[in-house]
Amino acid sequence: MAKKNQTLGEFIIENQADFQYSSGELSRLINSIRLAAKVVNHEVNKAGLVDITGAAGEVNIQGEDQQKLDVYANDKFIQTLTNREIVCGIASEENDDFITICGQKEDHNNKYVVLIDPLDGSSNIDVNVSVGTIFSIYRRVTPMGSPVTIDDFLQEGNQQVAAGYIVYGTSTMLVYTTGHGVNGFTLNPAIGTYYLSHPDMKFPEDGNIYSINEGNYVHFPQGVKDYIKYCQTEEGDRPYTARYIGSLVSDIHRNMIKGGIYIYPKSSKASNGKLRLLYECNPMAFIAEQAGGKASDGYQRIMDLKPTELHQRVPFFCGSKNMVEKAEEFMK
Ligand code: P6P
Repeated sequence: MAKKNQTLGEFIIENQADFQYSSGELSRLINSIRLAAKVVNHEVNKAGLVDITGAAGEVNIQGEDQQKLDVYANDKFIQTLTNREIVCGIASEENDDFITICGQKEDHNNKYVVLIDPLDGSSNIDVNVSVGTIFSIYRRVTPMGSPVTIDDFLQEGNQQVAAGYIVYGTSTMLVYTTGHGVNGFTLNPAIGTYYLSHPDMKFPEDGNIYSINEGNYVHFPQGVKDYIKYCQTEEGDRPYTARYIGSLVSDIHRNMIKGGIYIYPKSSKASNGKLRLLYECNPMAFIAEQAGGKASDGYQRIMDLKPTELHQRVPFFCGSKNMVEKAEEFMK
């Protein structure tokens, strides 16, 4: 049972059994993510002071200006994950193709693949708004001893062995699941230690916050327009409150604590929406479901979708179970 103020290290050791079939490798993998997060947090917190924000001049596969902090965070997570003999492959939002890691013995015998959005919401960095890192972990499916293939990354979200996010906000938190509930750890930057501040996090079944970019209203499908009007209609506990930060991790983290729904739907401008299935929607869906919430594309469970491409986008409805189900009613 999680005890408040336990350190992340103590928690991982006490819950080692949670990491099925893992001989401590998954624990070490979570530990390496926590280390990289501390390093990135240090840079994010001083971004305004040091000229590492603003566009790096390059453009990533998403066609978005690559912020220098994006590049820095990507490099740090890849470097930290590569050095630990646990990961055999990494896919990142910032890299067109996946990265093969054959291990120090050059034997391709590492067990896990990691998919990561190293700094989601990075356009918020220059305006001092919270950003986040999102990660998703699978066991490889191709034979040990051979290089990873795309099949190791195109697994359904229901095969994830762990997933989580780091939110670099008013405080820095690491929130993750290994399929046994969701726990949140807050970093004490003075001593570089994460403490269990939010044990056994639960998505309230109901909520009154809806998070969607209403600036795209005219481009939304009719069902989404109708649901937004439903949220704004005076009846019972409505109208709901509109809260949209433009940073997926921050919006979902707030909604998980207070109750709410986050929607990034398809539109006439984006036929599959904007968010990526593999390293944004699947990990956030795993967290949401493990906390008692729900995540779909408006019709199907996100974690049952069969991926076809590394950077594919899907519509995303995620949050309090009853709110997601009500929104899905409008999508029929
Ligand atoms: P829009 C950030 O770029 C992001 O991927 C999510 O973090 C965020 O929720 C969304 O896109 C914001 O997109 O189109 O509303 O600015």
